[in-house]
Amino acid sequence: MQNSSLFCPSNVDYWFIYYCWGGFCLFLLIQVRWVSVISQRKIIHLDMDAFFASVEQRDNQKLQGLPVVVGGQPDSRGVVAACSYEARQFGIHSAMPSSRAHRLCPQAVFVAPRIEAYRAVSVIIQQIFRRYASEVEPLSLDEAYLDVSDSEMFAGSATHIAQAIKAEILEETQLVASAGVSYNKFLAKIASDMDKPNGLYVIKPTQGERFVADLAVAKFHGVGPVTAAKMHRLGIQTGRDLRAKSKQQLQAAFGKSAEYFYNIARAIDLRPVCSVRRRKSLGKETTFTTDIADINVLREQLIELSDKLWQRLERDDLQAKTFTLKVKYANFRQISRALSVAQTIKQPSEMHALLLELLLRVELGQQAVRLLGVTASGFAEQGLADNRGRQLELFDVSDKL
Ligand code: TTP
Ligand code: MG
Ligand code: MG
Repeated sequence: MQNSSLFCPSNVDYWFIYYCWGGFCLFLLIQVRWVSVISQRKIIHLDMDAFFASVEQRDNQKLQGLPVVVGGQPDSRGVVAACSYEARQFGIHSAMPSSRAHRLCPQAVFVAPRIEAYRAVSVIIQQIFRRYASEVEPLSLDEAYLDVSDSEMFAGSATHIAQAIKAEILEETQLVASAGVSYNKFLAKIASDMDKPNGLYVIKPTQGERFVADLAVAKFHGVGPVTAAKMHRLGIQTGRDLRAKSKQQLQAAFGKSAEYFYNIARAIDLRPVCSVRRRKSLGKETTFTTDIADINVLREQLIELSDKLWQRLERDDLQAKTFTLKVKYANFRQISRALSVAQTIKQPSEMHALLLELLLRVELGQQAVRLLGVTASGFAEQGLADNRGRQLELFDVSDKL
C-alpha cells in the first residue's frame, strides 16, 4: 500500500506538471538566448557605387566627371544598365530605355558594357570581403552581405570593419563602395543605400524599429513597384502603416509574403548570411493587356522579354545552358518548352535564336496568346562556363491545361 501511493494520480500529476514546467523554462531560456544572439548579429551590406559606369570612368580618363551611360546605344532598342552619378542628375536610371536617357541628357556618353572587366573587379572585392568575414553572401557582381558577428578585428566594431573594407576596395580597385551596417540583412541592405555614393550608414539595434516606421514602403527591399502600389491603395505608405495591419489583413492582401512584411515592419529579419547561395533558375514573364495573335508581334515581345532576362543574368553573373519558354493562351492553356545546350550561352543573340526556335514549337496560330514567360536555368559555376561545341537538345517541360 505504501508503494502504491507513489503511483497515485496526484503524484503523477505532480511529476507531469514538474516536467512540463521545467521544459517550458528550458524552452524560454533557449528562445531568449536565440533572440539575443539574433539581435546582436553584426551584418554589413556592401555595394559598389554606379558599378559598371564607375569601372568605365576608371578605365577611360576622358569619361571622368561626365554623364556616362552603360548599356544600349540611344538609337537602339537597348536600355540603361548603369549610369554615373553625373548622369543621374538628369533623371537617368537603370532599366530606362537608352533613347529616353539620350533625350534627358543629349550630352551623355553611351558606352557598351564590358562584362569581363566588371567580373574581374567582382573577383577582387569578393576576395577582400572574405578577408574580413567568414560568412559572405554575394547578391550580384557588385554587392554582398557579410556576417562579422564573431570578428575580433577592430575590437569587434562592424563600423570600423566596414570602413576598412571600403578603404581596401578603393586601394585595390580605385573604385568606391557604400556600406550599410546593422543587426540584420534587411536593415543592412537599406542602410547601404542611405548615404550613397561613398556612404557608411549604421542602424543600431535601438534604432531599427523607429527607422523602419519612418521609411516609405516603396524603399523596402522586397517591395517592388507593383506591391508598393497595392500597399498605397490599402493606405500603407510607411513602415508604421504596415505595422498597424494585422497578420490576417496582410495574409488576405499579400498571401505568402505576409509573414515577411509582418516581420520587417517590426525590423525583424532572421535570415542568416549564407555563403553558398546558388540560384537554380531565373525567369521573367509578361501578361499582355490584350491577347496577341500576330506571330511577328509575339516575336518582338519575346525578344524584349528575353533582353530583360539577359540584363538580370548579367547583373547576377549567371551563365545559363537551358532556356524555357512558357506560353499561356487566351483559353488559359499553358505550354512550356525548353532547349538545353552543352555550353553556356554567352551572347544575347544566341539566346534570341534559341527562344525563337522554341516559339516555333508552341503551336502558335491556333489561339491568341495572353502571357509569355522566359526562364534561364542550368547555370555554370561562376567563371567555370565551358566552351565546348553546342549540342541542341529539345524536350518538353510540361503541357498544362
Ligand atoms: P546596382 O548596385 O543596383 O546599381 P549601381 O551599382 O549601378 O548604382 P548604385 O550606386 O545605386 O549601387 O547594380 C550594379 C550593376 O548591375 C550596375 O552597375 C549595372 C548592373 N545592372 C543592370 O545591368 N541592370 C539593372 O537594371 C540594374 C539595377 C543593374
Ligand atoms: Mg551598386
Ligand atoms: Mg548592387
